Amino acid sequence: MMKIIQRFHSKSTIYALSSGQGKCGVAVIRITGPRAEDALRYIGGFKHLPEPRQVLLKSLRNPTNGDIIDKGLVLWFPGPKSFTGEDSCEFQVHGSVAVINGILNSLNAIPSFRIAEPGEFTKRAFYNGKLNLTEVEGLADLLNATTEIQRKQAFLQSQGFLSKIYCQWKEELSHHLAHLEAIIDFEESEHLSTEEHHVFKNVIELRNKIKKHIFEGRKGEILREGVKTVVLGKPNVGKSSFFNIMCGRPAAIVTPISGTTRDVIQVELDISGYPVLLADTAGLRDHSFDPVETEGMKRAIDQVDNADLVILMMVAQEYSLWIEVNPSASLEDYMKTYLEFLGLERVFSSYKQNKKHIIPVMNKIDLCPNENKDGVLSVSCINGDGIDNFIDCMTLKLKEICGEPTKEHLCMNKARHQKHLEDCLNELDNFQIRTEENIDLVILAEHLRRASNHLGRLVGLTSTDQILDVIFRDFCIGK
Ligand SMILES: Nc1nc2c(ncn2[C@@H]2O[C@H](COP(=O)(O)OP(=O)(O)OP(=O)(O)O)[C@@H](O)[C@H]2O)c(=O)[nH]1
Ligand SMILES: [Mg+2]
Repeated sequence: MMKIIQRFHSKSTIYALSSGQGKCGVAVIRITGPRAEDALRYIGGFKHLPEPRQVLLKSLRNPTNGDIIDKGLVLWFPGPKSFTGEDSCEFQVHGSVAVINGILNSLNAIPSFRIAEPGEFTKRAFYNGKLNLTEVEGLADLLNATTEIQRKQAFLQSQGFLSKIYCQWKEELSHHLAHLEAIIDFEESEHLSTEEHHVFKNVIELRNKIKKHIFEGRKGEILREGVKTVVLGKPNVGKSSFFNIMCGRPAAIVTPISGTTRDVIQVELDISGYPVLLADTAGLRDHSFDPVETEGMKRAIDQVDNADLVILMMVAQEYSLWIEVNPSASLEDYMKTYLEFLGLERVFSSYKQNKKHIIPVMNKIDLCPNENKDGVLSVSCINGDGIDNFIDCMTLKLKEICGEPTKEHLCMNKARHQKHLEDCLNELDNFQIRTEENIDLVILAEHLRRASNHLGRLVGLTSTDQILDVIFRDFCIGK
């Protein structure tokens, strides 16, 4: 299609379909850039610019032949009070392929207009100081969120509650640095002054806070990525039956034959707002002469090694018999024996060191209904008994694993956050070691300056184009 008039601008005006692809009730097309108002003039037929942020119903025309494409809602957001900080406008039209293409082709005909690249609207918002880097990442996560708690973490991050923590730390560091520099300028003494002691104490306190935040970081990451959960146990204990109840459909084959499941079957679930990647696995026994079953068992063990949470499936009747023989033993003793039988003593050790989360479950309670042991989670996959109780326990466990995001308490959740925080911590560790060595204050000040720069990179005060490209690539076109 021909361009109407040729104009040159240092920066292009971009447009994109911001609602989803394909037929829909209403489609939203956004335009931003120095000539955004041309979209209103050429397509919306406006002689004068409309009132900012007011919704107007207009006939929208193809500017090359004057044909009406559709009637739709038009909004005008002059910069800097817009998402990108630049002049922007929006058309809301009927969501058919023909209407959308009609508007997009018309926009393409306007000089200096071009289709936006993925994430380009957000990139402009970032460059215009509307969002910092952690807020941008939060927005990307919000667009990808599938469960309520994921949404909460992403939303709070997009609203600046994570960057607020980092900016506050950066400010504290600048404050300590200023103090230290004042001491360097004015004091000649060989001994530590009270002022110096005060700065050192505060820096070490901040260091400890950052260390704790890094330690908790896996929680935020697991929440973003989903809690990898494995149903583990001997053959025939009812793992696949349980898996099918959890996903609400017969996803896995169930038979009375031991060794039915071979491949790992995985589903994504939303359990009380937490994202769970649940895997059904082959039952484990000491050995099998069947190479297919052996491969299935190997895959099951790989899953367990990578899991955030293990649902250890056992049989109520077997447990009761074992307790009769070992009356003073506890559930934990039984779990140990059971995991040893499965060849997974190491899983029990990591559980004892609080490194692996396990929920022990006794299945087939319908076969021994009068056995009601306190503190033992019992279910029946045949009649559904105990499943609600299991979901309540699982929810508590998921809260423990992923945390509960609030304005006051948000976790870091990306390898990028971890890297900058660890670099910052490293400088503060060096600061601490060197205070003990009674080293020159100028060197100590340098460690603080570097630590502060790492926090600056974290929120995007200084970023390379490479890093930005990776972050914005996660976005779809139109955002
Ligand atoms: N009575 C009773 N039978 C059950 C229960 N849960 C499962 N079963 C039966 O136990 C048998 C094995 O069930 P599966 O779910 O296939 O067991 P599995 O642990 O996946 O077995 P493998 O895939 O061989 O490791 C089937 O006949 C099920 O119907 C239960 O709660 N009560
Ligand atoms: Mg099975």
